[in-house]
Amino acid sequence: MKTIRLTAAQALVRYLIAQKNEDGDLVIPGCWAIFGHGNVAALGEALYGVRDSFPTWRGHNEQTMAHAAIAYAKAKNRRQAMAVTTSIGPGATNMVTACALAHVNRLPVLLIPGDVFASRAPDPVLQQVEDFDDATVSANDCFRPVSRYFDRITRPEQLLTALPRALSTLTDPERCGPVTLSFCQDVQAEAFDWPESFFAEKIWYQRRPAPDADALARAVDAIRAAKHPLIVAGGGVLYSGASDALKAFAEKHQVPVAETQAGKSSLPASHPLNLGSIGVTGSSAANAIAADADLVIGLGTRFQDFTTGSWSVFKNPSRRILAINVTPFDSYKHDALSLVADARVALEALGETLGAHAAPPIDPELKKTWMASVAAATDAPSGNALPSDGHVIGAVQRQSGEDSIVVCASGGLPGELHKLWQAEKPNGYHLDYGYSCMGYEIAGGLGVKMALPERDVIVMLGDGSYLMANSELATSIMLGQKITVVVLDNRGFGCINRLQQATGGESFNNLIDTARHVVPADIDFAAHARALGAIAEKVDDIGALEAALARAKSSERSHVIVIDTDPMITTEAGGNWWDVAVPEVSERDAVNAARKAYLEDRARQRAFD
Ligand SMILES: Cc1ncc(C[n+]2csc(CCOP(=O)(O)OP(=O)(O)O)c2C)c(N)n1
Ligand SMILES: [Mg+2]
Repeated sequence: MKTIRLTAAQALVRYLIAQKNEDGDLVIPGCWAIFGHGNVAALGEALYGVRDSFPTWRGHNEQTMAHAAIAYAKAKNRRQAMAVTTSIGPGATNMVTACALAHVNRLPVLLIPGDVFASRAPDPVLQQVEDFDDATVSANDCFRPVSRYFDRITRPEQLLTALPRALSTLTDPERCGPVTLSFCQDVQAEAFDWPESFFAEKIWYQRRPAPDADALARAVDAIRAAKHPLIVAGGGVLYSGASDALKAFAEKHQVPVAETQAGKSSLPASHPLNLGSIGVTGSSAANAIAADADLVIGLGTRFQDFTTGSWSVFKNPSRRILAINVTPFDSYKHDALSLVADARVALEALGETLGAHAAPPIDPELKKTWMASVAAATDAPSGNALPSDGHVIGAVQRQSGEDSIVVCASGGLPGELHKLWQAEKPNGYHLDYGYSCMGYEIAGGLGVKMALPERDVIVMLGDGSYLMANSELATSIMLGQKITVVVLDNRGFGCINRLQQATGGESFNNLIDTARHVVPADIDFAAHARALGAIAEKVDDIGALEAALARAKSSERSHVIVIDTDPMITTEAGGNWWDVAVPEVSERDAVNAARKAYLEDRARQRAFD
């Protein structure tokens, strides 16, 4: 056997450079890194050696550089992913939140936190967490529950099995999720005689499981029997590249489609059968059809509570759920009729068997009425009042083309965008609403831009999210990856303040004004963004916002636009109840009233299950 002597770190990098997808691209085209004593010497040296063919990108925070990596993978529909390496201790645990985000959203990312010495010789090393009773514990054990595959590399040759296992997890549609290879720092530096064959080029093909024949027959029977079927399109539609198949299926069989946050942009927004968003932040059209549906066909969705309105949006007592999912775990949830399969393959197989079957037509007025609500919420306001999130969304929509991608994650915006944004092309809508992680947005925008450089990337976020994590804005400038960022400054955590009041609470600790303070914060976001190197401007109204957006389009550098907004306005039309537990006893009348209303709403949850 021919061997080659390399450090474990060099072997890891060399292995990654040989892994391709069926398009001929590297599965992992590069690595984000913030170095420390846990990874600078060995992994740093290995990455330096390949810097021309396998780029290393330097981020400013471990969590957000991992967000960029995860957004990249999402924008690539999971066909490619990035590696992220950190030092031990705080560098590593900073990345745990991002790992959880990837886990919830079923997105691939290869995390390589440095770990303590396997030899234990210098223990305790700087930043080592010492467990009194379990010597095998390190800070990196925090990754275990939020990794799809976790491994601790304590001998170099473990990579011979760990790396193929990592790649299979990253590339398999069913198992897809974050992989954490916790890499002991002394092991990174150790040499080993590796078989040369380990570094031979390998192609990872996308698996597209076909449905089981009997399960397919049961699904076909259910669809044939349904008078009011509804497809709920989730992220799996985009990851499977099933948009065209979905369009063909919906048209042929006249099944209307509603979209989850992850599934939005599966069908063109203008398609008559696309009823828009469903659930808590649903359109009036989709939620009306959902209420009557006798067959809810989940297509690549996890049925998160925002999608199901905490299981109160489907009101037909005889409704069934058909869950088409590549992941058995998702397809068996909620007593669904399960069809385990790739979304595209499943749609094609169902279509073949269904023949000319078509469901009764839906009322076209439903969508017309909803689009009138969208116009009312997004048309430029008259007068001097502060604009709403909806008004800002309208301006961004009017100033962006079909190729634009809007990026968002948390605050009041995701609900408004889910309802109001019109995405005409697949992947034109990029939300983290699995983890809805404040601080994902700017880093996420950077990752999306790196994945799809030909498309315009517009990040929308609140003042709270901006303050939580903004430093990858500087990275976007350093890397020449231009993004447009629109900051909606409503002076606080507006959506949680509204939720607080809706559950009977006093406005407390959410808005800057109602949080304990000596000096109320008055933040100049444009000056801050400018200090990070961006072009930045503050605008006074929607007209000025549109003019600034037009300027931002031709900016070469990342361009930040700040606008003051009203913290209290949301789009009333559409929507559904969301289960947020209200206190059972309180000395305050407002809470008791909210509890009473809560119990009434809760009675409608799974009312007939
Ligand atoms: C990391 C993280 N911490 C806390 C939350 C809970 N949370 C959701 S939205 C929100 C406020 C967001 O404020 P801002 O970005 O200004 O948006 P707004 O609600 O004002 O629209 C908070 C605290 C979260 N989603 N993520
Ligand atoms: Mg805010």
